[in-house]
Amino acid sequence: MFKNVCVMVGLITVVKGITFFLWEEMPMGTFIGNVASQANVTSESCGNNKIINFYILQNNDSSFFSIDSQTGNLMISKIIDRDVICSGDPSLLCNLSLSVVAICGDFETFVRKIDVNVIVEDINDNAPMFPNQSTVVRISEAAAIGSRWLLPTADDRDSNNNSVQWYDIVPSDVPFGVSTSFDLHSHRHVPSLVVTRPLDREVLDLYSFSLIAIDSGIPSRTGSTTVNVVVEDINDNTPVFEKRNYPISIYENYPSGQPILNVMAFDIDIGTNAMISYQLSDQQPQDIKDTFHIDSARGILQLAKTLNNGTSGSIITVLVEAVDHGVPPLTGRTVITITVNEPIENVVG
Ligand SMILES: [Ca+2]
Ligand SMILES: [Ca+2]
Ligand SMILES: [Ca+2]
Ligand SMILES: [Ca+2]
Repeated sequence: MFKNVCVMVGLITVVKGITFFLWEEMPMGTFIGNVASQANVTSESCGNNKIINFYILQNNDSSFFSIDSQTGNLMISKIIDRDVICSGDPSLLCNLSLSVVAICGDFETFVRKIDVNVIVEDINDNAPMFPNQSTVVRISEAAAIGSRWLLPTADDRDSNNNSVQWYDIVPSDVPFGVSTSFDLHSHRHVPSLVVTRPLDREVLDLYSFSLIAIDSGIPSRTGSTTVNVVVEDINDNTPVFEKRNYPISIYENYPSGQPILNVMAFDIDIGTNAMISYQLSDQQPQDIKDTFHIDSARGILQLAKTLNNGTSGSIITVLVEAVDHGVPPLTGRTVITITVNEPIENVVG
């Protein structure tokens, strides 16, 4: 029958196209519209009491449709998933095109060709989905308020308002917000993390929250992913000694090379920003720097040479520094106050 229709193409009169609107995902057999009445084609056009019949010409889109040949009722023969067949630019109409021919009697002289457009309208049948369950963002604790980082974008196969329109984060009591912008290339709304309050790794070095993608369908659907923000260290803390002052005393003939005191400093940064080397401060007389030595790794103070005779009774002040390995380094200081006592006779030198 269809083959015969094709043979008669030369006799076809084209009727101005008609358009039907249809929600996607409707079940097979759903009535779309009546081609005959919309195109104003009736059996009266045939005359001589002949019956008019309607047939669909085969093309790329025709498999979704069937037609009652006698009434011209157009129906769905296969469920239409708009989000599959029209997955490109969501701003474009999803238009399926087919041609229906109206034939009088048993393929006689009168034939009309009716162009039919079926606009498939979107329903919100997809929730936004992120590519991964979680993501890690590394942000320096020095990040300025207002600085931004791109976050993962959620996919939503629906179109326009039924696709993702904005993003939010939960809980909201974190020093971050999310801003949503529209990317013209991908035609998608994309989220950026925005720093809203100062960060301090030494107070909190990890934030975990949910990034929510929200569409504007009715009802709205959402999708979420976990965002872990690792706050990276900067060298913003100076090494601090256990004591601001170490008062000690030694004998005048205390042997050189023997430990006098072990000082210790702490740095609450991490990594090289917290690694410490000890040194004698340059901000003191050369004689002090010549007389004492400090182990740079362990902070052990020693005499580099024995004290001069007659030193007893005096107080020697030694300035010691703890320098971290940050770039640039930070320096903490302490004072060792050494009271020199009378020499004792039986010190082993
Ligand atoms: Ca959706
Ligand atoms: Ca849809
Ligand atoms: Ca430090
Ligand atoms: Ca730090």
